[in-house]
Amino acid sequence: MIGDEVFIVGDTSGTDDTLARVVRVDARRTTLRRTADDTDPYERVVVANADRLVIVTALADPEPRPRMVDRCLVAAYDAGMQPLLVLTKADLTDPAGFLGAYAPLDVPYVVTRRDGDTVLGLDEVREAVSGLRSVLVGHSGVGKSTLVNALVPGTGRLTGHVNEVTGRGRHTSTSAVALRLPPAGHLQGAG
Ligand SMILES: Nc1nc2c(ncn2[C@@H]2O[C@H](COP(=O)(O)OP(=O)(O)OP(=O)(O)O)[C@@H](O)[C@H]2O)c(=O)[nH]1
Ligand SMILES: [Mg+2]
Repeated sequence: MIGDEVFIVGDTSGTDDTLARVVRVDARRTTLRRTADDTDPYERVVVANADRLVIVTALADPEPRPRMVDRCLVAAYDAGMQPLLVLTKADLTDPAGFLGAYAPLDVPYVVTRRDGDTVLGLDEVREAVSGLRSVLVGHSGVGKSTLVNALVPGTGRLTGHVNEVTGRGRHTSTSAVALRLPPAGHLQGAG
């Protein structure tokens, strides 16, 4: 499982005709699960040992889905992870309404907006995830890949336009990747 910490014996050089095997999987500190639903009858572990669940929600285009946010918050607490709300696209609408609804829960949040090619609020996101293994979740089109590209330059995650007719994203990203956050100095001027 992604994130598991394992003990390996054998030849770990990775060269042809060598063999190494996993002899122990350490107990998980946190376990993020996806519950069974209509599309999948089994509960599955999504990622092990992650510290922070970054719940990415667009303030508009696509519209926020509070029930999805609520489910993610429950999943984070159930997993033993710290949630962080990242509210994107504040250039399109005022975040006050959404934030007002979530204020009583006291969940940490960051608001981001795009200004030309720059993502404003990025430094706060970086600070909130630095030193923590973080997992991004959120509906298609909310701007996850846009954030990842800005946080980890050179990643080249494809981004997709939100469909103007349906107001939905296009499920541009279909694979999971683990990326290392570069040291802060590395990112200066990267936007
Ligand atoms: N106005 C505005 N648009 C944004 C912002 N962030 C991202 N977008 C746009 O939103 C669209 C979707 O962004 P993506 O980064 O592809 O979204 P995603 O969450 O990775 O989507 P999937 O891979 O389909 O799950 C793109 O057209 C982005 O340029 C923002 O802060 N403001
Ligand atoms: Mg994407």
